[in-house]
Amino acid sequence: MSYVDEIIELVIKKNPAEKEFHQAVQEVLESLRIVIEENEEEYRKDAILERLVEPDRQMKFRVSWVDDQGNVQVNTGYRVQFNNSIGPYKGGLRFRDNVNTGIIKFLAFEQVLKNALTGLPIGGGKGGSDFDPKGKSDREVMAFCKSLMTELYKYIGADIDVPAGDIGVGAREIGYLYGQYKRITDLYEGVLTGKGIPYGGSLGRTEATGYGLLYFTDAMLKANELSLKDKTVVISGSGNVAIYAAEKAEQLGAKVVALSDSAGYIYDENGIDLTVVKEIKEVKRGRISEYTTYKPTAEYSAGKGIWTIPCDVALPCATQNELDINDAKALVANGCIAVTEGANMPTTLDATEYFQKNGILFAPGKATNAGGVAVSALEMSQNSQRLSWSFEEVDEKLKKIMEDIFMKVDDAAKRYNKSGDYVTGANIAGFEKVVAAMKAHGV
Ligand code: NDP
Ligand code: 2IT
Repeated sequence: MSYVDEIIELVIKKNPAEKEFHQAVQEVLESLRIVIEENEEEYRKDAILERLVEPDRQMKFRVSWVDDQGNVQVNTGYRVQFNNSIGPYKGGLRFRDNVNTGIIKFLAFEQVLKNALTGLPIGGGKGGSDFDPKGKSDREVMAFCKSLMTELYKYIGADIDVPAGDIGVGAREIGYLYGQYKRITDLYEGVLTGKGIPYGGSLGRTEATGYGLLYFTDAMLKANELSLKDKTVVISGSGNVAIYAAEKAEQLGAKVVALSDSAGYIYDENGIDLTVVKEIKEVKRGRISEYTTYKPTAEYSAGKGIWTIPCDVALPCATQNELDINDAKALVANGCIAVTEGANMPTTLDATEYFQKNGILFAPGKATNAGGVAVSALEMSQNSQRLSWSFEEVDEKLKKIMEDIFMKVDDAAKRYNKSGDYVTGANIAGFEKVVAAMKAHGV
């Protein structure tokens, strides 16, 4: 059996219940096949793939807290420190009811390669909890965050492991977590990113993932002699990534006609009014269905189905496996030309293959959504220097980083005669850097 197939089997055998982790490993290793086969015996002897797919360590712990009725609630906390070959572990915390070991591990694994692509000195990790802030009061969210950090603080530090936000974790949660870390350790250090501006946050971090996605998409389209100008764009989700992806898409001359949340989606043929969306989502913490009370000509539909809306460019920005083979068929049939992922692994493996076979420009999240973690790394730099940079300075660096990522991905694909296969390009470019560092450190 080939070394790659052996490792895919091993991962499934060792981690039987972790289906999202299997999926992420399979996608990456399938892309790496051409690299590994060039020198299979050496990779096997050094056990490079075994070392790549086994986290350095993983923590799982109980988080007890008291709700507004005085009842004790119990959740599970996670932190997976996957690989710190090129820098301190770095990656977000996700608070969502479906969080489990497999989801945190797939995210941490992807993060290792993503962070390598940024060109900045950050390793990969991820954490979170099966706690969902939706419907909880601020006091309950605070109680939960303080309890989580009372355990998590043992494992993290500005030069050890630096968590940030992800689904369900925004500025409010980061603030409570930071307050508790500071209280326990007495350290005023850059241990979290995505912090508020008054206490060490970076201008531009809120916008970074969405803006970065569009800088990448723009670079990819230009390299293929296309542009975003006057294109119709559909974006799933209506959280941090989706909102700022929509904002930059509009700034680049496209029209965004749809957004969603886990309950349904809105279609506004006049172009989504982002002032309204920000009011609903960032101020009121409401549902996307409320959009039609502000904009009665827009339509709301419950359930999935956003990918049946005709568009030129589709940007999945909600969650893993939200775009399946049927969605891919609908997008292709409606004339879509490009799909770039704002979320982590939103496209299923068969849907990705379908896009590639049908000539769609497709780029994976580990390349396209790396702007968030890249600006997190810039936040770490500012914290270390005890300085803050202007929004323009950060945004300019972000744009350059995303254009560089596109070039690295494009170049790696071309080197292996896979021109235009940005999935393979991203996996190879990330792998090359991480493996070079791992080898340099010895066993
Ligand atoms: P938010 O919590 O701000 O928003 C998440 C959005 O996705 C919400 O609209 C939410 O709807 C929707 N959503 C979440 N889970 C599901 C689901 N199971 N089915 C359908 N819709 C769902 O998160 P972010 O915008 O920060 O994250 C979105 C994606 O981007 C994630 O995959 C994350 O890993 C990735 N990402 C985030 C980065 C960041 O900097 N924040 C950086 C790189 C990647 P509802 O309100 O109904 O829950
Ligand atoms: O998936 C991701 O890259 C993030 N959620 C951002 C991580 C970070 O450390 O900023």
